Amino acid sequence: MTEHVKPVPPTWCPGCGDFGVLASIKKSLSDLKVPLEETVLIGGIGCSGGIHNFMDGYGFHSLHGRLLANAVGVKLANPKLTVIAAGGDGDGYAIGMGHFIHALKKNVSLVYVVMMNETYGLTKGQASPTAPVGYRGNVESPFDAVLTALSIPSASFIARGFSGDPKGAAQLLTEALKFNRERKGFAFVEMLSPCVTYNDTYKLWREKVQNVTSVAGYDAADRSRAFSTCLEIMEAGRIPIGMIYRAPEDRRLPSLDQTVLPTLEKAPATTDISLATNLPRYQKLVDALT
Ligand SMILES: Cc1ncc(C[n+]2csc(CCOP(=O)(O)OP(=O)(O)O)c2C)c(N)n1
Ligand code: SF4
Ligand SMILES: [Mg+2]
Repeated sequence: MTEHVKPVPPTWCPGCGDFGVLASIKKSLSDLKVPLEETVLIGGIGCSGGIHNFMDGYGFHSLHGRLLANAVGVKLANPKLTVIAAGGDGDGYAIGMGHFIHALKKNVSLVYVVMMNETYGLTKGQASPTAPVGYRGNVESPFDAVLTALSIPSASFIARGFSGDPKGAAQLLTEALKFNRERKGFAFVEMLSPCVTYNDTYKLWREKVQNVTSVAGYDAADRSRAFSTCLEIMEAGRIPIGMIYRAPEDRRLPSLDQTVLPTLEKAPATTDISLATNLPRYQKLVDALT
């Protein structure tokens, strides 16, 4: 880096739910005293995807739907970094859906935050895969990312927050970051983040959200109970939020960074790639082929 690019004030519409998500990320990083120079915040494409421009630390815009591929690459290249991938529902659940499923399956230790507003905010409010029937002529039933994540065996940390409840959102993010920094695997946090311009759901969601802990005997370590409880809450017309599932230690599958990286001499980002060191090795390869 030859230049320090300073964060700019958010360009989001006043009242956008993404402000709450940004505040939660900043609070969690600060509470856990994560050094900014060890933090990489990668944004998707969309209003939400500009988030890295509004916070200090390393970051960049990925391509639309390729947020997780970039984040996985960064973490595997340099596992010392705290990597947060933050994008929209359009980015993650439409064009990026294949990467979402495979990121859950790959299980690399990073935090994935989806700012879910049921719409494509940046391109002026088309229905996203989570849009309800009737939203701007949408006739398809919405997709639910929490239920999908629960169906992937390696998914070990699944939570849903609401930017209208910044305290609860920051608590979930802090837990996700701790999980990440202990290299326990992929932490998925969907944040309900209303788009006040194209889909102002604040009032509706305030009425509809139900924390899973309000259900008697709820156990976040029980995957099938988590699935059935979320389904029951949804069938009652409400939205389950909170710490949905956290795999108990004896059921948690190892993260890819824990299984793959020890097989390498060094993490790729710390490998000496200088010509002086590597030329003799290349020469040896060339000699072997000629
Ligand atoms: C390959 C590609 N296709 C389409 C677009 C146009 N585009 C920009 S943002 C966006 C939708 C973003 O929606 P979401 O991820 O939900 O973000 P939000 O704006 O709602 O935060 C689309 C389709 C693009 N940038 N790149
Ligand atoms: S259009 Fe919607 S998502 Fe985009 S900044 Fe405005 S309120 Fe937020
Ligand atoms: Mg969106």
